[in-house]
Amino acid sequence: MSSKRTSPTIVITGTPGVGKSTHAQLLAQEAPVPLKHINVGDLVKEKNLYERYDEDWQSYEVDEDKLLDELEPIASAGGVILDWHTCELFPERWVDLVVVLRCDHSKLWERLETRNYPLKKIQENNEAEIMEVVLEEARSSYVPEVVVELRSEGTEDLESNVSRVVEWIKAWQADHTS
Ligand code: DAT
Repeated sequence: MSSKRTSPTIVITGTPGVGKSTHAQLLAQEAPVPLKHINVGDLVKEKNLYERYDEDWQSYEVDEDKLLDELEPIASAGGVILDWHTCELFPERWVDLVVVLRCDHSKLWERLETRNYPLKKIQENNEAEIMEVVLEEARSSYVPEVVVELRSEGTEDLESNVSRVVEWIKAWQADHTS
């Protein structure tokens, strides 16, 4: 799948507020290879890769074909972190590792309240975290060896998760560049 890449494509996913961007930023700094952090939600806005904006839910309805076309050359080349709250859209051939971040739901609720999300959006995300929606999505979209579930509740988790992915990248490189 990834034989042509010299750097991996890493997906960091999870319910909004679990810590994807925080992890992606630190990983981009600490990785032993250059990794470009792509916040997919921001990319959708910047490049108009959406059909409409839903005021009620304060969210964009993504134009999936446009998004896939935009990401194809970048993700298939490797050396990227794709940071998004869903992952099933990304074809298996792009992806070397999927990190699913998890967080205690009451802590997640507090994080989402600070974003001034509408209450129904906080409730929906909180429920999705309890029901393990993103984890199930990752497990049904990729082979088990590619998916790792990590907790993201405090800075110790952040640091140990990033160290773990750094070690994974070193092993991946040793396998793919020899
Ligand atoms: P996401 O990108 O998943 O929406 P984020 O990275 O913006 O989430 O994090 C949301 C907030 O929670 C932000 O204020 C940072 C904090 N946070 C997330 N994970 C954390 C962790 N493991 N340790 C400390 N703070 C964390």
